[in-house]
Amino acid sequence: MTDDIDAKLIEAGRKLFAGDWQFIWAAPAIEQLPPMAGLEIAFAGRSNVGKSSLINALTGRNSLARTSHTPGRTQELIFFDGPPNSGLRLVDMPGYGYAKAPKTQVASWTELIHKFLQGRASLARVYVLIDARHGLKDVDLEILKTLDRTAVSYQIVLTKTDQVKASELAATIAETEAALAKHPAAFPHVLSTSSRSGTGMAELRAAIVRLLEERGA
Ligand SMILES: Nc1nc2c(ncn2[C@@H]2O[C@H](COP(=O)(O)OP(=O)(O)O)[C@@H](O)[C@H]2O)c(=O)[nH]1
Ligand SMILES: [Mg+2]
Repeated sequence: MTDDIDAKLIEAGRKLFAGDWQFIWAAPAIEQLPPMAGLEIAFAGRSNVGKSSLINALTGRNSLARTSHTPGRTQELIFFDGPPNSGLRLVDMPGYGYAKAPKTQVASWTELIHKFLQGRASLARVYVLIDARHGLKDVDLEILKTLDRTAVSYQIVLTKTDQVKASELAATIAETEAALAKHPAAFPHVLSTSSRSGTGMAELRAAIVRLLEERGA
């Protein structure tokens, strides 16, 4: 891809996410999803990895998605509609791997997450968020396995990169990309982001615009 096309995608991404984004729906169970409309992009990851913060950073809004210092807060699938005619929705998913929650609750959130990922025709991409300080864990690999069984494209996004040294980040990227070799359905490259510093936001917005263009939305 030439720099020219890159610059165009970056600008289109900036415009798309500078538009009006609105909360539209919260689904506590798989039977309560909103009617499908346009394409959906979901953000999955462990509790506290930075899903809601990433949605806020992408849209340039401080409190579109509710962030929390307490893990395990978002137990619903939260849907946000993009600007009118954008044909795009973002989905903030419940966090997985929250060890302190009661087992039955964990089981029901896990089921909700896996069912949504496997059964939603309008779901066009899943970004699986991984804390740059921790790297891939077993619970993350479970999600990758589920995604391998779907037709949904997915990519790993490292979060909180402001918290690690450049050398540490490079090692985590290399380890994560090596692990992805076992998951051919995944994008082979990982994106590095920080919602705090804004690192990677322009690239992520551009990647989303490219997806919309590919799907003819
Ligand atoms: N340093 C730093 N902290 C972050 C970043 N993104 C999120 N956090 C913090 O991580 C915690 C959990 O974030 P949240 O977005 O609620 O995570 P979620 O549970 O995955 O939705 C909050 O205290 C955020 O302020 C980041 O890029 N850098
Ligand atoms: Mg959240």
